[in-house]
Amino acid sequence: MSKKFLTAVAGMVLAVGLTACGGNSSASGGGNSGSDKITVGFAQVGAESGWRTANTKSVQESAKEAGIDLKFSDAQQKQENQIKAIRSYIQQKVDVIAFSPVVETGWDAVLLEAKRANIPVILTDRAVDSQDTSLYKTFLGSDFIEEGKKAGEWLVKDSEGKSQVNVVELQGTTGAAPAIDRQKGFADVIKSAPQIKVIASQTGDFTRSGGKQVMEAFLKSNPKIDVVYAHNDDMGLGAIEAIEAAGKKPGVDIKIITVDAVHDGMQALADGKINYIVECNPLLGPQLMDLAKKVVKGEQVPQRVVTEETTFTQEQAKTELPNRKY
Ligand code: GYE
Repeated sequence: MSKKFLTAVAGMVLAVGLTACGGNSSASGGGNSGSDKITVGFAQVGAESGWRTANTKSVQESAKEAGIDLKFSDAQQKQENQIKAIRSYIQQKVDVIAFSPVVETGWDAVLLEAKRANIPVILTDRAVDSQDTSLYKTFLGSDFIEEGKKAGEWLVKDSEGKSQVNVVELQGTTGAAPAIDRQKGFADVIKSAPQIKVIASQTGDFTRSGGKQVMEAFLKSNPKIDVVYAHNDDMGLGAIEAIEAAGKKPGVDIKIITVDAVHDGMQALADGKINYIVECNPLLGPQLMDLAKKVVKGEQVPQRVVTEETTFTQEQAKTELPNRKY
């Protein structure tokens, strides 16, 4: 709920800044108080998708460029592993903890431990659903509801004049902010077109193999599928494999909409196997390092930093593909 509130006031949060965080603005673990080098402990979700790989690379490279000492951990998409990593960063007295919460809920206890240890926390990529916004300094990442809406808007246009459009949805990780919000944004928009029906919706955990498996099951139990809405490219790419194995043409017999616009997704879009991609930018590293430096210095940072993103049609993918950075 607080996250939705944050989104709603995104435009005015600058003014709220650190005072809203309630803490000493120069709060820092002070693990490196003897040297100038900042230590950031980063608890990554995992390596589930092309997006995640690009995000990890961006974080690691920009830490190096910024002269920040990065401690990195991969939680293999398990919340308990992320909590363990955060606790270990607290013990190591890093200057800043940054993490991308695998799911939205269940973070208050560990974040309170960080706060009590005076270590500022930055959320990157995914949000937490907590009433207590003093538990983190800022949240850097995309607006996932907006992404879901963009996907829905394309489908509403594409479905004009059609009698019934059956959609199957491949959801991201259950309980993760991008899964919840991409579903919501999409559902809100397609309401305006009653001929569009989501006939099945299941998680593929943001992985290619998950998308393939769920799509195979969908194809078996649903004789008429017109559209796949996948919460990320990787699940869409898995669905393509399942559709082809069932003797159908992805992009033609069954249209596919995905989110991310990573290289393999853009290639499939240019090849005509995906019909539309909503971009989600994983290159958050430079902004994250910038925010970490500011937080350590006690400078004011906005409570919400939203990433700028676009969308791609098949024609646009052909032109854009050579310029893509991830
Ligand atoms: O869309 C998906 C990844 O949190 C925005 O996580 C991220 C999502 C991204 O696994 O590919």
